Amino acid sequence: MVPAMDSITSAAVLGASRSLGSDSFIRHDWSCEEVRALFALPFPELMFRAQSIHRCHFDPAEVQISTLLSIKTGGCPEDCAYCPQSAKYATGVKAEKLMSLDAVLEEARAAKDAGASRFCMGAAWREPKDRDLEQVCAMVEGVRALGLESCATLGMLTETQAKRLKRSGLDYYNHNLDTSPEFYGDVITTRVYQDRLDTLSAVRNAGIHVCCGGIVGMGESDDDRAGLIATLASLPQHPESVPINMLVQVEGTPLSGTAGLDPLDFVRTIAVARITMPKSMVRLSAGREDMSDETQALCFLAGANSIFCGPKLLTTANPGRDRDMRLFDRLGLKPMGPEAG
Ligand code: SAM
Ligand code: DTB
Ligand code: SF4
Repeated sequence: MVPAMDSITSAAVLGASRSLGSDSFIRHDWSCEEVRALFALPFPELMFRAQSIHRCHFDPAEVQISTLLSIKTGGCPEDCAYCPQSAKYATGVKAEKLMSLDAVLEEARAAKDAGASRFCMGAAWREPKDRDLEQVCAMVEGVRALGLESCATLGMLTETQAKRLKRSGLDYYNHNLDTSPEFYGDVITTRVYQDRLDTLSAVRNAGIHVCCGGIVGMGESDDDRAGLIATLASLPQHPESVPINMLVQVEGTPLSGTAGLDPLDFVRTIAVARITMPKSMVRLSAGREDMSDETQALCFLAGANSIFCGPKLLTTANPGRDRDMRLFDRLGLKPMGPEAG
């Protein structure tokens, strides 16, 4: 009886997978209401849908590994209420100058040796000055020469700056929408949502892959989480990478002390991102240091297929390589090659 039941179940799943995997399932017109309805599904149904879609486009045992380096730390003029690098908050993060080319390439080499396929460089800027951009372009060239994919996150860009980065060979640009349009003003007052959307379209127009996601656990409502995903999934082209960050609470920032989010609501956010953006890499991003292995496992089951590896994110802690590799072993996961999206 049991084998027969199993084969019926797998046939049904495989049948569904074939049609689910077609590009006609990829939509760019998600309403907030539809996304809210996904969030409200019973957990087993939500996970089943997310896994079915994940398997149409990816090997569920493969996880892409990126490494993050803060090339310019602290002293940022913006007031993002979550960020330890804002000059407006006393968080203990010291403002530093832009790192030298040699120092960045040394870190990139170490990341490559540790198995990373992508190297992401972050700067605590509202927007880069043209002189600094030239330095970053040299770093991008060096990172690519090592055989790594390059990613940068430098704040707002003009169309001209995005084209310059493209000429240097930049593969990905990270620029997050962070939350819903409605909640944005509660978190950041020094820029508006449309500024983010404008940079995203400059990056897209320059032909650079887009990495765009958000943060949950900032005291937003269920509707705000749905609003963030609906906005991302309704962009004219889905971001190739969608980082979902759990707020890392840093003392001194206005969001320190915010009531913690139920980890299952974080898993739901990953699952809904996977369902609405089937071909995107969904990155289980910040917040893993304080997350149990079991919650991370649920995130992978919900369709997350990328992480940042290494003991530090930009300024806060991340699980060390050993803990991650133990988790990969326990779950039978393996690192994905550099050709992934
Ligand atoms: N300054 C640039 C910008 O804001 O676009 C690039 C660097 S910024 C630190 C990159 C992203 O890190 C932010 O958009 C935000 O989503 C995420 N981030 C920053 N602080 C965080 C925190 N405490 N917890 C989770 N994510 C955070
Ligand atoms: C993203 O979405 N998360 C990363 C990366 N893009 C640049 C940054 C997380 C930063 C967490 C806080 C810190 O370490 O300073
Ligand atoms: Fe500056 Fe980026 Fe931090 Fe905002 S998130 S304060 S723009 S470094």
